[in-house]
Formats: sequence, C-alpha cells, structure tokens
Amino acid sequence: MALYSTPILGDNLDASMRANYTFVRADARAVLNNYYLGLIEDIATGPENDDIDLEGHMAKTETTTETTDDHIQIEELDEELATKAREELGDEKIIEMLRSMVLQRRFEQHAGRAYQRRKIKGFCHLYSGQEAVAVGSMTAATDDDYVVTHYREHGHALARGMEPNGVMAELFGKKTGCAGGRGGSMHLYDVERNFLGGWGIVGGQIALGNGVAFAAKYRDEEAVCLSYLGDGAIHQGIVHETLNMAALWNLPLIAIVENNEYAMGTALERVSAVKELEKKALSYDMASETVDGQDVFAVWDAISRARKRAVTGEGPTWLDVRTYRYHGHSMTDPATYRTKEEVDEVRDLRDPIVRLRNWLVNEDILTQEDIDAIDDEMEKVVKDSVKFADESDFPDVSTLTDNVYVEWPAEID
Ligand SMILES: Cc1ncc(C[n+]2csc(CCOP(=O)(O)OP(=O)(O)O)c2C)c(N)n1
Ligand SMILES: [Mg+2]
Repeated sequence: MALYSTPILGDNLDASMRANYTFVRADARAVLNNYYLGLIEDIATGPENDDIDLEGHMAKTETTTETTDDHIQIEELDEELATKAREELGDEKIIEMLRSMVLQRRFEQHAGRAYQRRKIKGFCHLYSGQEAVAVGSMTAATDDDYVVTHYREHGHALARGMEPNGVMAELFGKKTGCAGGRGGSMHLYDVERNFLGGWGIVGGQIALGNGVAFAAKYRDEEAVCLSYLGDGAIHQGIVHETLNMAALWNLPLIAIVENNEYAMGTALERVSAVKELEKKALSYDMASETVDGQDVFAVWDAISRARKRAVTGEGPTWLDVRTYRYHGHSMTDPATYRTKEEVDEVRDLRDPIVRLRNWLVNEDILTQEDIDAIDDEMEKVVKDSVKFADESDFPDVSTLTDNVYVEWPAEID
C-alpha cells in the first residue's frame, strides 16, 4: 500500500498535514487489520479454493429456478429478448457470451489474488458483477466500432477479444502487456481492436469518445464509438458539453453509463437530484433508455438498437445501464458504506452469469457438465495468463523515455 511507503517527515510536517497523515495511516491500518481478521470481504477478491463457485456461495451453483428452502430463486432473463437474441445471434454465439463472462469473473479473482501477492501494484479496480454490460455491448458492436472506456475496464478488454495474457501482463507492468507495461490496470489499449483505452479522469473519456465518433463520421465510416462511463461521472461538466455536441452534430456516440450505484463510497441516491438517469438526455433531445445491466440480452438489444440509430444518421444514445459491483471501489477499499446483505442480495438474485447459465440449461442448450467444463477451461486460461505475466520481463530501463513524443513525420490519414 503506497501509504506506507510515504517517508516519515517528522517535525517538518505542519499540523494539518500531520493530522491528515496520521488519519490516513490509521485508516490504512484499520483496513489491513480488518482484512486479516476476515471482516472485509471486498478487499479480498474471492476464495482461495478453486473448487468454490464463481460467486463464492455454494448454493448459487444450482441451475434451478425453483424456490424451495434449499434453493434460491434467481431472477430470470427477459424471455422476449432472450428469444430475439437466440434468433439473431444463434446458440454458438450465446455460448461464447457465457464463456467471455466466466473468463472475466475468473480473471478478476486471479487479478485480486495477484494484487494481494503484490504482483500487481498501484490501482486495481475489479469488474466482477458487471460482466453482462461489457459482453452485451461488445456483442452488439462490429470490429470497425471503437471503444473508449473508464478505468474499470479489464472486462471490456477481454470482451473485445484482447488476449488474457496481454491484459494480465499489463496489470503486472510487464513488457508483454497490451500497453507494453506502461499503462497498468487503468490504461489497457489495443489499437488493432480499436480499443482506445481505459482512462482515469472521471468523465474525461466521454469527450475523447466523442472525438472518435466525430472522426468516424468525418471519414464516412460505418462505425460507432462505445463510450463507457460510471454513475460517478454523470455530473461532470465535460459530460454535458459532450452530450450537447454529440446531439448537435448527430455523432455516432453511444454513451453507456455503467450505473453500479456507487462512486467510490458515495451512493448515487445521495448525490443525484435525478434518480432516473435516462432523463439526463432530455436536455439534449437525445435518445435514451434504462437497461437491465444484469441481463446480457437486454444490454445487447439496447446497444444493437442504439448502434442502428447511430449509423443511419439518427444520432447518439445515452443509456442508464443498471448494474452492481461486488468488490470495493478498488483493492484498498473496505466498502464499509454498504452492507454484506446488500451485496449478497444482488449476488443471490441477479448475478448476470448465473442468470445466463440458468437460461442456457432451461433451454437445453447446455448441460450442467458443459457449464462446469467452461468454468474449468476459463480458470486454466486465466491461471496460464498469471504464469505468463509473472514470467515476463519488466520493460527495460533504456526504454523509459520511449513513446513520450510522437515519431515524426507522424502517419496522418
Ligand atoms: C475528475 C476526477 N475526479 C475525481 C477522481 C477520483 N475518482 C476516481 S474513481 C472515482 C469514482 C467514480 O465512480 P463511478 O464513475 O461511479 O465509477 P465506478 O468506480 O463505480 O466504476 C473518483 C471520484 C478522478 N479520477 N477524476
Ligand atoms: Mg459507479
């Protein structure tokens, strides 16, 4: 934890700095103590035992939808949208969607463990719970579309088809990482896949996404820019300037608010005068809707329709995608601002992976054995990525100043 590496300045500290520093140290110590005492689940990233199910609760491995004393009733996916997805995507594609979601869940569990082993340093924001947003939206996108997203983006990168090895190595800061080890967890990048970053300034990335959308329109490309932001970004001035410009110029921007109910430790309801975020788009005369972000088909459907609007010149879309994050804001967040019961309720009733698995089994598309095999396979893929990252080298010091300035003449098309 960086807090402990701060040099002790002793008498040179003025009183307010000293008070702050003492507070931060005490806070950090409390976090660690609670972690070791097992009081904080969220700083940990999942059970060490690989046999345990994806959610950390044995009961939820059941694929039943009956409610009995022993079984938990999981919410079903929207039947109409599921039927539409089956007709338009086909079963193989839907199985791929499940595979991607399981890959992400396993990836985050291992990323969390690697962080605890201090293999990953700096910030690390886990995505578990939100997988349906990344997978539903990327499934609706074409290879020509662009992605500009926030810092909680491991899931987006994997859903876009980036190699787990390259993503994990980036988290480890290794030169085999997708950004050469220079970006880390918050700055994943893959130009070939039009994946233009993870960005850390809350709300800032939506303006970049709008610039990309502008370029796509200017070049007459049949492409949109999927621009993700958190609920914590919606009151940033730049977001509103961007929405106005996108609507005014009819840009192919799809603004996807991953509304996971919290911005760090602050609940959305405490900061937003408007509770139904889709209303925000009314000021800009822009299409908008609220989407169940725990239903991968609902996300796919909403983005597909938004994409169609954008490429046929009907302009941008703003989506309030309701989701939830299982872990704390970042690896050092004890998440004391919410109860374990609140987290468990989402895990028990609306987990996006369990909902899709149940549907697949109920529709006789997959068996429980198939589902277990996918889980085992993804676990192995992720374990291999950890090994790959661990065994890769750090960038050489001689490359320290590489990429600071653009090579000239730059290729401009
Ligand atoms: C402009 C700006 N202000 C403050 C921060 C510090 N900060 C980092 S993450 C965060 C909360 C963002 O929450 P949200 O947008 O809901 O995304 P989530 O973490 O829930 O995915 C804040 C305030 C920042 N990075 N940038
Ligand atoms: Mg949030």
